[in-house]
Amino acid sequence: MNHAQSDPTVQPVPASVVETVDAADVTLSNPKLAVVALGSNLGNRLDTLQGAIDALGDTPGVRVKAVSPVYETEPWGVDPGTQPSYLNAVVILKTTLPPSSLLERGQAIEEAFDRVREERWGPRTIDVDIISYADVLSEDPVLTLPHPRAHQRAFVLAPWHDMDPAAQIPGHGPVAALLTALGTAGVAPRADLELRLPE
Ligand code: A4P
Ligand code: MG
Repeated sequence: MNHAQSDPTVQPVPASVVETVDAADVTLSNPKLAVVALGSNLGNRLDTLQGAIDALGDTPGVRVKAVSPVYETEPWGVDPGTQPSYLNAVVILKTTLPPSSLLERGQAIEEAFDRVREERWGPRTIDVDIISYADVLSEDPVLTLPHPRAHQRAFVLAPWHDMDPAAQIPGHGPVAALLTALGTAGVAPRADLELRLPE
């Protein structure tokens, strides 16, 4: 099933193709490709993920180009059974915002969805993580690029790979190989759920 477009008869568009098509895009000048991961394990998880995607799409200088399938995933980094399961998805953006502004926008979206930070890796209505921004490498703890744990997380790699089988994490290599090495235990596609591109 296609999740990258609202029309189910259209095939998903790999990011490499998105890049080519966007050469003709006149409304964003010199846009960069960014990959953003979304996760929710509190409240109406699907509505919150869609709300975050729509909010990203409403951001000046951001265009949401592709939306992944939805995955139900076991909480990572906490004791089993101590948190509800997550819904996770990944989106591909074209943006003229610099990385710091994209991070700020992601944090504003988290706040808009009443995210409360009580503990690291605690349950949350929404987490917006920047997985990669073009081929930028950064070790700044305020914004580490690529995301320092993305390559260890099937809940990021599996939906990203569905959208773009040729994707690479700068400094870590092909998403496909990372996912094969990691396996998909605890990560299950939810074919009954679908996220849309912003209207
Ligand atoms: N930060 C640095 N780099 C980035 C980046 N690339 N993207 C900084 C976003 N933020 C980045 O994040 C803490 C700080 O990371 C921010 O101040 C930001 O400047 P946070 O969102 O406030 O806190 P957090 O999310 O609890 O911490 P952390 O370490 O970012 O957690 P993770 O790694 O995001 O993990 N299990 C499943 N199944 N699915 C999930 O989505 N998510 C998490 C959160 C844990 N377990 C999960 C899931
Ligand atoms: Mg986070």
